[in-house]
Amino acid sequence: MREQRTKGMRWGVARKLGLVALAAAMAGALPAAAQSPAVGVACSPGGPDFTLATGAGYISLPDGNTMYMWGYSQAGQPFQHPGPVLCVTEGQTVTVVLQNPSPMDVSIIFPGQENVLADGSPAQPQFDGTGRLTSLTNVAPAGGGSVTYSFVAGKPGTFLYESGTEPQKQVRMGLFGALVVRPALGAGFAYNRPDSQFTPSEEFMLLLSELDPYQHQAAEQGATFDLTTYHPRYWLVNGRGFPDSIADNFAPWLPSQPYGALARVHGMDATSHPYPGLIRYLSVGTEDYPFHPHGNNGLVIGRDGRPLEGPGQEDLSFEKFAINIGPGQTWDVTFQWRDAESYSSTANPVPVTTSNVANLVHGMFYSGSPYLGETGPLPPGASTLNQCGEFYIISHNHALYQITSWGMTMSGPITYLRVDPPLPNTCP
Ligand SMILES: [Cu+2]
Repeated sequence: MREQRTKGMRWGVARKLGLVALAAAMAGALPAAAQSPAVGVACSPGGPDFTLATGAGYISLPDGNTMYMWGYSQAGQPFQHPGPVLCVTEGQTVTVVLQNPSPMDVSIIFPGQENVLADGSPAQPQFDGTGRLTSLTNVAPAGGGSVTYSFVAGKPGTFLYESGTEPQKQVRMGLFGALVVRPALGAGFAYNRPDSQFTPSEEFMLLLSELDPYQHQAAEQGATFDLTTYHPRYWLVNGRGFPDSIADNFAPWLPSQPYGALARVHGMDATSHPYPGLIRYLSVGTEDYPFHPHGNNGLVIGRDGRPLEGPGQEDLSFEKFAINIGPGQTWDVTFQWRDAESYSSTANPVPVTTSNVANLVHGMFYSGSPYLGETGPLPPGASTLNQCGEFYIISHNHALYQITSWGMTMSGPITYLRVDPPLPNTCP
């Protein structure tokens, strides 16, 4: 049944609409210039001036299904989900040209940004002739229209951008993305606070979302969808479900889902690696997502684009285990991994006697050794994806019904923290 439905969705109305983006999505991945970094926040080129285009395409889901989506992509590039990550610096004038070849009016709102202009005039809600609200902001008209939004990025932080036109349909269909505003203090800081410094190579994004496949099916077929029946059945992180979520950015087998969610860090040490990593959490869903990194607390330093500080800039950051991201919220959380016990196979062995290797069953990311940077014997016939004695720690949405894909458990918004051995190491 589900397979039949998938095929119907795939070759249905999208072909009739002749959406160019579909062919482009099938044709291949993003150009080489946009293929890095392999992990972490992958800013789209061109900031602070961006040209986005609407399009339709398909994403792959962990249960083998595909889903018809709408989205913003870089103009001239294939469909992608979620939209491009827009990175700018505080004080810059940001321009976003929206080109809209789709058969419906589409817009972009920038929650948290002030004095947004549309084609040079203050952006404002749109109403039809009867006074009914049709859009929260100016639109790019259907069938090839465009609109240019501009604003001065007034304050640093993590923000969403999303459609302001029929958002209960368009945002859920995928018209959203992340906006990162870096502070004037420097790109290695989250805010204009010296204590918000992080390790630039350890900056990550976890953009959380959900899908009701029947809403997508209706959109693909041009049918109406009764919003009172809305019932998400897939939950995603950066537009992917586990295990795709731990694949690199721009993995070639996920041509329309360019953003991975793996975090990869080194252990902290005072001289060579003194600053923590940073995770930028965002949610465009309708429910709370209690994200839950195993092993250690995060330090919440900002929410909704505001540093956690008092009127005199007192530090109000706090440690938290489960990061409970509400609908529309963003949270900025620093984290670190410390070799707290200094275990060493020679100087400080783990005080546990393990069973004979033939009696063990290991996870496929285990190196065969409990010591960072070392490898050891694996049970007969076992293989490993471990590359250089690194550690893997799971990190996942702790609402367990949300780490499913239409009922298939242990998929959806799950990812790993990968801890590499200290440098120099043999890791690829
Ligand atoms: Cu857990």
